[in-house]
Amino acid sequence: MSSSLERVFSRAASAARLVAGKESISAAIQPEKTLCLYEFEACPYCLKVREAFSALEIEYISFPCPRSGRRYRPWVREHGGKEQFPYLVDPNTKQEIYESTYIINYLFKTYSGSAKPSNRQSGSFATMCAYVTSAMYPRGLQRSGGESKLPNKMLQLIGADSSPETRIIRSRLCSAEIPYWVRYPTGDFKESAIPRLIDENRNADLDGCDSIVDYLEQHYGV
Ligand SMILES: N[C@@H](CCC(=O)N[C@@H](CS)C(=O)NCC(=O)O)C(=O)O
Repeated sequence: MSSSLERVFSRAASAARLVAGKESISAAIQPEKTLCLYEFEACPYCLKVREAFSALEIEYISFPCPRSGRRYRPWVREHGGKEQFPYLVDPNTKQEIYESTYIINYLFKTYSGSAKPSNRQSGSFATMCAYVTSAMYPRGLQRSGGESKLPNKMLQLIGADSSPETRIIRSRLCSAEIPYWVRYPTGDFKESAIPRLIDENRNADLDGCDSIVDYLEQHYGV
């Protein structure tokens, strides 16, 4: 279960985003292969990048790299040369990119057609606002104790970056270092309640923050 206090802080964090994170610029070009983002929930730079993905409605796999994380941090260090997040891997173009501003510009340039990021989405003003949000909801910073169980097939989280309930689920998955496929309530999921979790490993399809949190705890030790 999530506590009501946690929900209050998550709602305050969403409110602090104002319109950032709620903007939508449907991507003119959808990538053929799913992009991979190495990130963690409480990182303000990662937040800006997640919001750019969300604005463009580009699905991606989040590989959570909380502080003291053991699953994906070593890979980023060995592969990219340092532990710095966010780190984007695009299997379509073979690009691997550090630096939130470069990543956001790359996403827009490669996948948006003609749209450009606004100053709410990229640049120092966006970073300053993202810091405020991360300070309001600092969960998803550290790896949680204990060993979570890795699902065989990727979990699918349908949500919105700015949704307070989706943020609570993301922070749990992040601290437990469980990767997941980020999807949006568009197309096949247009009428979907959010957050919604699809787990093909157990034929489960759940919605509502508390039922998803309880399910993750029970089956994956999150
Ligand atoms: N200029 C970089 C800054 C990224 C950055 O400082 N990320 C922090 C997390 S907020 C980081 O990776 N710190 C090292 C660590 O967590 O080990 C960007 O815009 O992406």
